[in-house]
Amino acid sequence: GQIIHLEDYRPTDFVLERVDLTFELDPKETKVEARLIFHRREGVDSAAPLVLDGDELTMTGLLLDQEELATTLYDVAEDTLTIRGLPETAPFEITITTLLSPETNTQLMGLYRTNGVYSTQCEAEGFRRITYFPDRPDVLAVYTVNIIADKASSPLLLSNGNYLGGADMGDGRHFAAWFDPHPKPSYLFALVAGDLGVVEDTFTTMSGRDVALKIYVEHGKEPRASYAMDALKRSMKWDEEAFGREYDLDIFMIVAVSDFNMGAMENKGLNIFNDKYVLADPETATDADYANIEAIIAHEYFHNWTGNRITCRDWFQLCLKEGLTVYRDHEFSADMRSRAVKRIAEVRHLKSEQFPEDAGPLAHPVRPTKYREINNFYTTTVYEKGSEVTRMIATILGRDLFKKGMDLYFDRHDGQAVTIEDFVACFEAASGRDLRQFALWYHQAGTPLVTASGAYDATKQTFTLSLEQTVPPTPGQSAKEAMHIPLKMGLLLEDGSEAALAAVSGADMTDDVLHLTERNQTVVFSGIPSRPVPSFNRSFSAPINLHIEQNADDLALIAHHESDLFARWQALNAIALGNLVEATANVRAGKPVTSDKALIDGLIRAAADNSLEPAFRSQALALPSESDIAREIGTNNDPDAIHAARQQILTAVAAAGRDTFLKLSDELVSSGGFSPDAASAGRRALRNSALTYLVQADEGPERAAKAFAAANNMTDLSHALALLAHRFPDSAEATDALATFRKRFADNALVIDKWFAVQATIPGAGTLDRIKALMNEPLFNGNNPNRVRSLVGTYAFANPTGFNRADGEGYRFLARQILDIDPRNPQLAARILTSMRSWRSLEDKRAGHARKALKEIAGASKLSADVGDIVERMLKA
Ligand code: HT7
Ligand code: ZN
Repeated sequence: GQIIHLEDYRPTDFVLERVDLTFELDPKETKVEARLIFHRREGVDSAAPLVLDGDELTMTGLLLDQEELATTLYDVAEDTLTIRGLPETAPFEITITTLLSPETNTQLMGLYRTNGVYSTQCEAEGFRRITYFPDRPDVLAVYTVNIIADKASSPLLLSNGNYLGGADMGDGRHFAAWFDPHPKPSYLFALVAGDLGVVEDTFTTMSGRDVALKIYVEHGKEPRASYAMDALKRSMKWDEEAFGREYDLDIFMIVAVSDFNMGAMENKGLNIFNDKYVLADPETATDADYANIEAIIAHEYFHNWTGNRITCRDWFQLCLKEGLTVYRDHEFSADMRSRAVKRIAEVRHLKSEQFPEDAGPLAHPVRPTKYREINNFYTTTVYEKGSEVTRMIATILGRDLFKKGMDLYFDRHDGQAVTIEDFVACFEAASGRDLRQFALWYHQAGTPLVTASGAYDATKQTFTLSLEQTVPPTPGQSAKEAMHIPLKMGLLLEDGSEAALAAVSGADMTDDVLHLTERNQTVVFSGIPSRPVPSFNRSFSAPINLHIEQNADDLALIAHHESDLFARWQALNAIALGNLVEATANVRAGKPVTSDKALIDGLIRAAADNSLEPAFRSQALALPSESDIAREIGTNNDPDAIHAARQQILTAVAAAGRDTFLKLSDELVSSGGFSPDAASAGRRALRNSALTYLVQADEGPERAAKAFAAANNMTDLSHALALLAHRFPDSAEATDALATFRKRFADNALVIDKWFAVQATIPGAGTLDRIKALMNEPLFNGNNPNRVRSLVGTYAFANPTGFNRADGEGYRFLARQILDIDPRNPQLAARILTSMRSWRSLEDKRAGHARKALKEIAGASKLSADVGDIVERMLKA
C-alpha cells in the first residue's frame, strides 16, 4: 500500500446528498443496490470524474439516472470505480449493484455472517467492501436502508436510525426499512440480521422524550444483558448531567456478536459489540469484566456526540473522537466508582501499554501526519494518550472554562467533520488562552522526560527547583520543542502537612498546577518553613516520565501523608520500582536480593489501614509488573532475571506481612449475595491480593486449591485458578482445577477464554508446549478473534518469561501464527504482532532471535498491508 499524507487532504469534488441502500441478504450471494445522489461541488472542473472507493467488490450493474452507463464512461480498477461525463451542475443519481459473500468474509470488515447472524463493521474503511462509495469520514449523507431476508433465519432486520416499516414478501422472505435523519459518514453505517433475543427498556431524556432501548443477544442469554442495560441508562443520564448531551433518535440499539475484531462500534443508533463487553453474570463474569462493560457501553454511547454528531474530517483526526471519548468514559467511571482507584488503573494501563509504544519503533504522534494502513492507528497512543491530552486541557483551563470550551465545540461544530485544530480553537476562544505550545502534545511523539532536583535554603526559607524537560527522538522526529507540561504538585513538610505555595517565581502556577514551558526552568518557592519533600504529578496530571532523586524515606512520607490518594500510590510504586530494578541487577550479577524496608513497611501499612478503601489497598499491594520493571530498566533486558527478582521481593513481602494477610483473608470473606458494585469489588480485590501473598509463601497448593473450591463468583474462582496454575503448575491440584473449570464452562466460550488466558500466562519456557497443545483443543477456534487473542495474544503480550524464551522459540511460534492468521484476518494478525514492539530493549541474544522472526514475517510471499506495515516499521533502524 502507498503512504497517505495529511498535507494532501482536500475535499471531494462531488457532494453526496442521499444514500438509498437495498440489501437482499444471502449467506453466499448478497445483492446490494446502492442509489447515490451527488452534485458537483461549486468551482470543480466540469471534466473532473467521480472516483469511488471499492475493496474486493463484484459489480453487476451501474446506472446513471436509471440508464445503463456506457462502458467507455467508467473504469473499474483494483480499489476504485471512476465515472466520467457527469452533469456539470445538476444533481444526478448513480445506481450500483454489487454481489457479496458474507459467509466467506473472514476479515470481519464490511458485511459478514457468523453463527447465523449478519453484521457489519465499517470503520475505518469497511463500507467500500459493501459498495463503491466515497468512503471517507468527511462525506456526510442521510441514509435509507431496505433489508430483505429469509424470514425464518433472519426474523430480525436492523439498521441505523428509526424504523420506517416492513412487510412479508410472501415468498418466505420479509423486508424492513430504516431511515436515519442524521447525516453521517459511511463508517457509521450498520446492518444486523438474524435470530436474536432482546432485552428492552426505556429512557426518558432531559427534555422528556422517551427512547426505546434494546439490547440484542443470542437466545437464552438475555439475563446476562441486564448489567449492560443498567450501564447504558446510567451513561445516558451522565452525559446529560456532565456534558448537557441528550440522545437524538427514538431508539437506541446494541447488538452483541461473538466474532468481532475490536471491543465495540458506535454505529449511529445501532452499536455493535463484541459479546465479551455485553454479557455478564456473577457466575461467569469477573469484577474486571463488569467494569469493562460499564466503560465500553459508556464509551460507545458517548460517541453519539463525540464522533457521530461531530466527526473527523479525515482519519488523521482519529483522536478527535477517540481521545475525547476515552476521556469522557474515564470521567464517567470515576463518577460511578472511586476516582482515585480509577485513576490508578488508568495510569497503570497507560504506562504498561502506551509508554512502551511511545518508546519503541511504532511511536507516532497523537495526531499522525502519515499512515500506510489506517487500521494500525487504532492505537493506545491515539486513544489513551489522546485522552490524557484532553485531560490536560481540562487541567490547564480549570473545570468551568473546560466546560465552556466543550459547549462551544458542540455548538460550533454539530453536524460537521472537523480537525484537532478546530477542537483546540474552541478552548482558546472560550478561555482566551493561547494553546499553541500546548498543541505540541498532538504533534510530537515520545514520552517527555522531566528531570527535577531541589535545594532548600533554611536561612532564606526558599525551596529552589531546577527542572529540565526533554522529549526523546521517535521515528521520523529527531528534534523536539519544549512542551507545555501542567504538573500538579505540592510540597510536604516533615510532619506530613503541606506548605502553602503562596509565593512562586520562575513559572506560572495556578492552584497546585505548575506550568512548565521551557526546556530548563528554575522555580523558587518562598516562605517554606522547613526542608520540604516535593510530590510531583499528582493525579498524573501530565503523561510524562519523571526523574527525581528521592530517597525511600521521602517517598514514604508522600505514601503516608499525601492528600491525593493517587500520589500515595505513585510514591509506593516508585519505592517498589527502585527496589525491583536493583534486585534485577543483583540477580544478573549473581548477588543476593534484598528487599527495601520502606517498601515492606509501606505495603503492609497500606494493606492494614482500615481508613483507606479496600480497592486502593489492593492497588497498593500490586507490585509493578515484570514489563513495568523492564520498561524502567530500558535496555539490555533479561526477562528471566526480572521474574526471579520480582518473585523474591514478593516472597519477602509475603513473609513479613503474613499476619496482616491472614487477617484480611479471614475478615473479607464474602457473605450474602453477590453485587458487582465498586465497593464489593474492592473488598474482593483486597482479599484476593492478600491471598496472592499467602500463596506466594506457601510450600504446597492446598490453600489455593481450597480457595478454588470455596469460590462462589467468577472473580474469586478465576483468581484462585490463576494462583494454582501459576504458582504450582505441575501439581495435581492445578491439573484438577483446570479440568473442573473446563468441564463446568465448556459451553461458555467467554469463560473458556479465561481458561486459555490463565494457561497462556504460566511463567516459564514450558508454557509454549502447553499452548501448542491447547490450539488442538476442540474449544479453540482459530477463526474467532476472542479465542485467538486469549490464547496466542495473551501469551505474546502478557507472559514475559514464557514468550521471551532464551532460545527464541516463542518468537518463531508467533511468526508462524501471524503468517497463519494474516490471510484470514489481517487486522487481528497485525494487532497481535505489536506484542513485539519492545524487542529492541531485550538483551542481544533474545533481540537477535526476535529480529530473525520479524524478518521471517517480512520475507513472506504474501503479506497484508496491515502486517506488512507493522513489521516494516518494527524492523526499521
Ligand atoms: N470506533 C471503534 C473502532 C473500531 C474499529 C476500528 C477498526 C476495525 C474494527 C473496529 N471495530 C471498532 C471503536 C471505538 O473506539 O469505540
Ligand atoms: Zn471509540
